[in-house]
Amino acid sequence: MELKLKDRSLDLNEPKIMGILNVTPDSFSDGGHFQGLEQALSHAKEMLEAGASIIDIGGESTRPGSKEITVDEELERVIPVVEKISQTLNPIISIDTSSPEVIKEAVKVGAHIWNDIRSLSRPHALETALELNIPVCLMHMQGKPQTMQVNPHYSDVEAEVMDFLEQKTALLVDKGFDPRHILWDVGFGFGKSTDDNYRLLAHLEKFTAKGYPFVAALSRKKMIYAATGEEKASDRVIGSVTAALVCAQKGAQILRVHDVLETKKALQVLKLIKDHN
Ligand code: 7PJ
Repeated sequence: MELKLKDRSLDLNEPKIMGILNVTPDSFSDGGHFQGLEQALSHAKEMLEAGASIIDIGGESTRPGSKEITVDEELERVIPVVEKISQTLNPIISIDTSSPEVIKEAVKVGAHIWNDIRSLSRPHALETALELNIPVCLMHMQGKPQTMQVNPHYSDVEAEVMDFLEQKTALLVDKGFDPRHILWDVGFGFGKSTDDNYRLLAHLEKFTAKGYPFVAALSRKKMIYAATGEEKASDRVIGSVTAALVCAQKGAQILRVHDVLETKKALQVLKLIKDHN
């Protein structure tokens, strides 16, 4: 399997790492200006050297209970970082945004993939995806980030997530979007209880078998805490790597993670095991 991008392609026959680069003001010591730019650049460089194939840049905090930001704020945070990283390191860049304005500007300065946790539900998002003709990651979410963890409820979480992804995919393909440009993500932690998250993970093959490049994104999330009990997200590395590796073994092609080096090493072990099968 291969993902076709504007100026290159990404071989997905072996799992690849998407390194997370947050550009929310709280992730910078100076609130996101010059020093923030340099910090973002060096973090991206470090992740690429550690084995990331994609840098996922996001300016909106979508943690449960977080506030929404305006498009202008998001543009101001994200675009200079994308431009700088693209010019300096030229990696594959995905943008974690739901805003058509942000992805349009980001593509102009070097972004390749639209990672939209809201699956093109904002006004003009669908038309923008068709116009840009770039890969889009569709993700399932129940509710909105502000309130999604208040009382998530499903009668059958696997069936509901599957229906959602299949319907969104059908809608896009029906409008003429290239099906090879569609990525799937079950949306761990987005309006889901611990039970829901682990049920999805336990049955991930059902989703990866559908043939869309699958993004597994559970790095440092509360579902890891539920198993290992580290209060601080940055302490949840071992649990995150373990769960990511299980996702890879269940057929996920893209692992969206904070801890690139650790995940890379786990994948290297998995590769040797597979080579001896
Ligand atoms: C996800 C994401 C996810 C995709 C975030 C966090 C929250 N993009 N962006 N899937 N989560 N595709 O990383 O904890 O699950 S932001």
